[in-house]
Amino acid sequence: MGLKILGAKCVLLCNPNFDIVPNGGVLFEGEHILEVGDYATLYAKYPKTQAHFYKNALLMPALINPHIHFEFAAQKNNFDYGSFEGWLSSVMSNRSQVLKKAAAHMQRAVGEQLMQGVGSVGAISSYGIDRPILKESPLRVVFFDELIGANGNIAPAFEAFSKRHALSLECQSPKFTPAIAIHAPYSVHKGLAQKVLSTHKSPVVSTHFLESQAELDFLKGRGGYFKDFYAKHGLSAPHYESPLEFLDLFQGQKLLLVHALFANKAHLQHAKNIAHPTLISCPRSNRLLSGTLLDFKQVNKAGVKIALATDGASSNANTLLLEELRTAFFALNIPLLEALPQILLGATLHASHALGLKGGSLQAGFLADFALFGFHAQANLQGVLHWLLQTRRVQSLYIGGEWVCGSKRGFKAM
Ligand code: MCF
Ligand code: FE
Repeated sequence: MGLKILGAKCVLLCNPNFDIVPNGGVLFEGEHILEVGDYATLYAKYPKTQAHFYKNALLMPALINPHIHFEFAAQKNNFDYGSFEGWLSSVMSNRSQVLKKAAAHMQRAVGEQLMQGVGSVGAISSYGIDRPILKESPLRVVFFDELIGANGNIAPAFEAFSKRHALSLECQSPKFTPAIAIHAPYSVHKGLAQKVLSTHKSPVVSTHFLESQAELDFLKGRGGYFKDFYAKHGLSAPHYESPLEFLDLFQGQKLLLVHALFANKAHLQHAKNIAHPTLISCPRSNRLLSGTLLDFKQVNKAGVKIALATDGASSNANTLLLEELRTAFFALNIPLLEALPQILLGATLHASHALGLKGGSLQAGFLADFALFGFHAQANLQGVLHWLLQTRRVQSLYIGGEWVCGSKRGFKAM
């Protein structure tokens, strides 16, 4: 293994302070970072180390995409955009066609993540089709077996889920962490969710929550789109007294609350009281399905951390995380220079924390997952802003201290 140092003209620590270190470096061994600081000082302290300094590069923790559905990677024009109701109806009619083509597209989607500088993903798996590809990929994966099942007869759904989850548990490794997702209030029977969550321990739990007005109406017993939905599809309707009762399923859990577009202060406060939530915002998916974006100001005020994700090709134009971050940067309702650190921490430190990983930041003891990008500006906030506007693909990517893609400059033993 041995000690290694990577250095670059501009280093983004992605620590809570969002410090930028000009001519910085990171010392690591195997999977973990040992020390971070000025490159020349680090090299003087550890002169026998294999080291490389990238003159025109930005070094940061590898990006993290905490919510993506690889199984829907083949979606191009099969699902309807413009309303959540229209989208869900089209998913019900056309998903089998999309899933049939999955194999050919999932590998490409994995490559796309790596090429964007993404080292870790939170993969939502409804069927387990994506498991072998993700297990074999260089990505660090938190693999969420997703529970779906509205019917009151919970035993068969529980058995099927447990079998699927057991296959994921067999794949567990330092880079593959099995976990559980509860799809959404409108698609999961309360008793089934309770049984799954009380039987299987999960390091983190993910759920789609209040993505649409229709879902809010459903949880408030106000009828609307979901009133006829179940009869139409030969299903029975799940029942929750309120959005708060759905959140009560996640007592004590580390929780990824995905979307929460229609969550109010009381919902966010309740999530904080009973669980350890991070809100996962997928701006392009929200715009395409529900028409609007998350009110970051309100969520910041509630003291809930936000991470950013692409969602799947099922509700997006593509799953390019850098494009997602740029969209957020243009569209958020907060001052530009406050948005920049919030977005970059949302795809590093906060995303890592949400997934229960110790990464997403260049700090001693954290994962040695690094992304290097071409960088020709000044090593300051303005330079980083221009980099975010321009950057299209990673220059090199390291996961667990190992080079995985992009240009490989041999470390020089100096
Ligand atoms: O996050 C988006 C929109 N909200 C809900 N579900 C999904 C999203 N992208 C894909 N999905 C999947 C979900 O995992 O769509 C299906 C599930 O398999 C909906 S349930 C019929
Ligand atoms: Fe999703």
